[in-house]
Amino acid sequence: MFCHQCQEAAKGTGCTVRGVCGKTSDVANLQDVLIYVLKGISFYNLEAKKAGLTTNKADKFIVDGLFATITNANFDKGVFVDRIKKAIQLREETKKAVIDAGINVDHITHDAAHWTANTVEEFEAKAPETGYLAIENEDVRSLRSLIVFGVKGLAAYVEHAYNLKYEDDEIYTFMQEALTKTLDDSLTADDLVALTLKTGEVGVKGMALLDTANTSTYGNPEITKVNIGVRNNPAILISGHDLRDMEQLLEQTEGTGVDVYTHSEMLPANYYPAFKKYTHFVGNYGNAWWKQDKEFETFNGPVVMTTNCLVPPKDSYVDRVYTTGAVGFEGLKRVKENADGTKDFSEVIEHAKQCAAPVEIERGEIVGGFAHEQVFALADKVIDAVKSGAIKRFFVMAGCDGRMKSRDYYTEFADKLPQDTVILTAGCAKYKYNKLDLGDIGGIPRVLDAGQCNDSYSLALIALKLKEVFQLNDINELPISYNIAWYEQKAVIVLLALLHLGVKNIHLGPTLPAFLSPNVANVLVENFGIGGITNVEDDIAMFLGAT
Ligand code: FSO
Ligand code: SF4
Repeated sequence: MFCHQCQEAAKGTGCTVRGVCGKTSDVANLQDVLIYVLKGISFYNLEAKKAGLTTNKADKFIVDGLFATITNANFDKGVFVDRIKKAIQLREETKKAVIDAGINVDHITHDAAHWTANTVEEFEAKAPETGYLAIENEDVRSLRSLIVFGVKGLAAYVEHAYNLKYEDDEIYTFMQEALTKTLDDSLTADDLVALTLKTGEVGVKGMALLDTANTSTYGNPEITKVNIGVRNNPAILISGHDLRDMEQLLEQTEGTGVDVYTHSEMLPANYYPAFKKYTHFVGNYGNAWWKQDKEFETFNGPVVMTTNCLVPPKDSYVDRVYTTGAVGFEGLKRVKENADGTKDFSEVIEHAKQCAAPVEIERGEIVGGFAHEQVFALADKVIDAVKSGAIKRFFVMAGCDGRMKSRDYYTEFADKLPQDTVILTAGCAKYKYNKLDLGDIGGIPRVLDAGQCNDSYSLALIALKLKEVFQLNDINELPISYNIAWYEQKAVIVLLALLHLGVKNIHLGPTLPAFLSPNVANVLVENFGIGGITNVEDDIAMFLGAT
């Protein structure tokens, strides 16, 4: 295996024996082969699109396959074996449909469009050819990685959107074009840089689509005090990002005597009007994904993982974890699905009734819900605070949390920022500082949480609004600094989206991606001012322009 897609890549270069995340070598290899066959499907599906054929089945299959390979989403070997078989079958079906429509496909010569096999052994034998180490030129390898990882992150957002029946064929088409282009040896490094930037552009579209899907379906997030304590009822914990799963769980648990709590990235569900109305929706339990090994244990009740980040479960609670959607782990129970695709949580609910109430690990409240509409509603207050100098600078500290000790930097950074600064956050990165008492500025909390990592889109809209209000020509003239923590591939699409929006001087930590070659890193530094982090004092001084 060779995997270098996340921030925790072994030795800062890549995992080669077993993932730091717990992914086994055979699963990593099968994931590479699956991506390869998805590229093969894409060749024919793009032809099918040109011919006006129906392509939705392959569009969604490709998206879901990409999503399943994201860090901490799916560790189940059987799932990938089955998926590769289905992918080969779907590729052949798509090819046939295109040929039947009278289209000549002789120009599609790449092996990914033709390779076929049936057994696990054959799949595994193919892996070295399909993995990143097969690409000799390190810059080409780096750029292809950046593109595919960005597309994987985008796939996650697109899947949440289509679960709410919001789709955009242009996004599907771009994703498939990008996948096929990463097999095209005639593309130069410049072509690949352009494709990387285009990925960011489509990333903005994908995030906007999901924002529309979420807010049209569940209302605009509102300022909310979220309870972090517990009640004395049996309960279900729901984690991940899928709001459609959240909705169905709340509907089905209503009146059963079983409470519902969110974990990690599901916390922002507490901010949506459509969910706030449920009295058995108690609040949020615990912290970011990587603390689940302790928090799932003390929660006592069943846990539903709707997306990443799943940590290989401990024996003490393994029988209480249920997976759904793109998530998987051998031996874990699946949430039942009805023929129409809706979820049936009855087994999880019955399971909860047999369990003790959660153990209280914290008490109190955290405040969030500062997505675009809520911030716009407060715009006058915010603008006055900026004009009067009460707010000197905003710090976008969106992104992910992770288990590396070096991430304590972000807690210290938030704590040591001057009192006249405000943190704008989204994603699970917030758990590094959302329980610190950082106070407020004239009633505006010093940590404004917009929501999940995809809600970084909200932060971009807020920045664009401020630019308009202050009549600036360039988003970079705003008193906003970007100190972003990344972990997995959704952060890659968020980063590329911000670059597309023209944001410069983003600092990325705790380490720069292992998949950036020195030359590609240079392109990012020279054109976008991307930087890493050093230590809290120096970085704060640097951001405040003191050095
Ligand atoms: Fe975190 Fe995991 Fe949202 Fe990621 S829970 S790390 S970027 O999956 O998706 O922020
Ligand atoms: Fe390693 Fe990250 Fe890949 Fe897991 S996802 S195998 S930790 S690089």
